[in-house]
Amino acid sequence: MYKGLSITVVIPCLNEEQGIEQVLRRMPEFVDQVIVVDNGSTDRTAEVARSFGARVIREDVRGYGRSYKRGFSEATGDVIITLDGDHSYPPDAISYLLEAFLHLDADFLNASRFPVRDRRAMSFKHKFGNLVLSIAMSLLYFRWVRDSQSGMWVFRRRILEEMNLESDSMAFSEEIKIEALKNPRVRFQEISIQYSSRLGEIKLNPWRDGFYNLWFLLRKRFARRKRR
Ligand SMILES: Nc1nc2c(ncn2[C@@H]2O[C@H](COP(=O)(O)OP(=O)(O)OP(=O)(O)O)[C@@H](O)[C@H]2O)c(=O)[nH]1
Ligand SMILES: [Mg+2]
Repeated sequence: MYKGLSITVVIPCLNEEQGIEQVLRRMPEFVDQVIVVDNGSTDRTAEVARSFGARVIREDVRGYGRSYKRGFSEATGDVIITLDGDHSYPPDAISYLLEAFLHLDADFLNASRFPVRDRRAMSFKHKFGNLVLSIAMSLLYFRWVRDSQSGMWVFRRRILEEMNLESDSMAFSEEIKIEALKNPRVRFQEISIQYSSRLGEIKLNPWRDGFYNLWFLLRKRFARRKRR
């Protein structure tokens, strides 16, 4: 519990046995529920996560977005916090993010990785791709978002009911922000955190995921609304 709010942390993992250990070691005590969504890891990810008291959910269909949707459906906290299992986002920042979340009276708080202080954490190519995607999203939705691809968010669980989350892939990260910022009943805020280099193997394919995410943004913005 944090100031009267129950807290769930959701972490998608695909072969992150090294990273998940470091993330869970640093998990603050006040977190009530930790959910690790495993997508068929072939290493010891699930075992390590369980040994640190996390609840491990096995999702059979691959994908970053798919894992999050599954994890959210099992979350019980008033507030959900997300991060990667590769120890690139700081678990130590959770209390600082929660303070900011309450202070700013936010419903959705995005943790921006910029400016990146650790030189090894992100290549120039990644920084450039991130900037292009963030500018595209900001222009399409008339709201400046510095890090449209950040994987660390703090939000009230109840806002999920009003979201239309379709992506099963890496584009999920931008989709959840779009769903938050275009909803007038959701207060969207963004603050910076420190980002560091990941442990373990990279899962992202920068060119494929970068172009796909750009296409996804355009499609989501201009697709005809489905009739209900
Ligand atoms: N369950 C599940 N997790 C995934 C999948 N793809 C990626 N992940 C996890 O989602 C998180 C983000 O993936 P990363 O490979 O770190 O992607 P990224 O943060 O954009 O790229 P890096 O800069 O290399 O860290 C990590 O914890 C991955 O293990 C997937 O298909 N299923
Ligand atoms: Mg990562």
